[in-house]
Amino acid sequence: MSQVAIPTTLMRGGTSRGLYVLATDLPSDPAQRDRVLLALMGSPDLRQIDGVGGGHPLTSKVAVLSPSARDDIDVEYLFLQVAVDQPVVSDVQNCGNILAGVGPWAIEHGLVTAQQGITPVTILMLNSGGVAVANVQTPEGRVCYQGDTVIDGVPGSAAPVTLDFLEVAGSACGALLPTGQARDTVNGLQVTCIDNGMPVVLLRATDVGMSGSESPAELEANDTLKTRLESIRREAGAAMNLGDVTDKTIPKMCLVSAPVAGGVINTRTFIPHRVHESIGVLGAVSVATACVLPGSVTDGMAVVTDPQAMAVEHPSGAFTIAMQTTMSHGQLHIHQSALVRTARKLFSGATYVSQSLYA
Ligand code: NQM
Repeated sequence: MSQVAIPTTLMRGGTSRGLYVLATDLPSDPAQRDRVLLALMGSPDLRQIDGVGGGHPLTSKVAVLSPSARDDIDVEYLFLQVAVDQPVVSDVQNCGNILAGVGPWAIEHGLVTAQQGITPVTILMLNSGGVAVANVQTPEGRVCYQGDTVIDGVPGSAAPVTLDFLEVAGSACGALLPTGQARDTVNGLQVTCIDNGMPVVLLRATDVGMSGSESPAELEANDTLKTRLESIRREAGAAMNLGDVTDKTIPKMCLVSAPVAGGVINTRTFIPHRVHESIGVLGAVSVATACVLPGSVTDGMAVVTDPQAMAVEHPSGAFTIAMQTTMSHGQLHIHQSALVRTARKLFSGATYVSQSLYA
């Protein structure tokens, strides 16, 4: 049986890696498309040995891209998480890391005309309907991947891609505070359920017997903790309008503790079963938002000196977010969240799957 060649670009976006594909290069039927993506990545298999996935949720990601019919949008981006060990492809969540590669990809594929210097690319995130503007370095009218910007969790440096999130509150849950309050009690524990681009349940690490500075490997080895967090996640997920989240990758579970390296807060995030080596982009935006929200579980713990430079600490360093917010009538209003990522094109060509998937 022969193979089908699918034009793809393998890119690192922030602290994640994935395939970037033009929507029309994939089957239009979502079930068939998902079978093709599972085969491309090599799932289900812990090593993804028969595909190009990296054996971890952070390296088993796909960006499906298309031009937009809307005048105010340059490119439409559907994020798909390909499970590593299960035959599952999910569109329930956004991914701000993979988003970092969308602007460069769109320019290189002719969806946006490069300007001299910096090219803004307006991206519609189809998973949630949110909009982001990526500012891509284009000296001499071409995408430049090289630069001096360092992001924690990625070796070396690269050109910066700044991301401005314009409309992301309530991305999956319909409201910034889906339960209607800044703090809830779930299974006897105080939590904050928040969705500013990514649904996250924050709880104090000390409430579950942790310091909050454990390594991802230590936390992943703690079965008692994982079982407890999963039961809170299911309760909280239902309360956040997400229904039965047993098989969903949202909400994420974030253990928070006092900052240890001069940042705003220290975090360890379950995404939701593996522990993130750093923190997701929109996950960090949601955590930073909780840190400026009166009454959240971070109250009395978060150290916010400048909302324009909020360093969210994570296992491999910190992630800095600039937030513009105001309070009126006791309500938090978010005007903008901005941050810097880097991205790099790693490989461009074709990835092959069996012709039988198209039968
Ligand atoms: O929160 C991992 C990642 C992510 C998602 C995850 C992300 C985000 O680091 O916007 O980037 O939480 O599943 O790629």
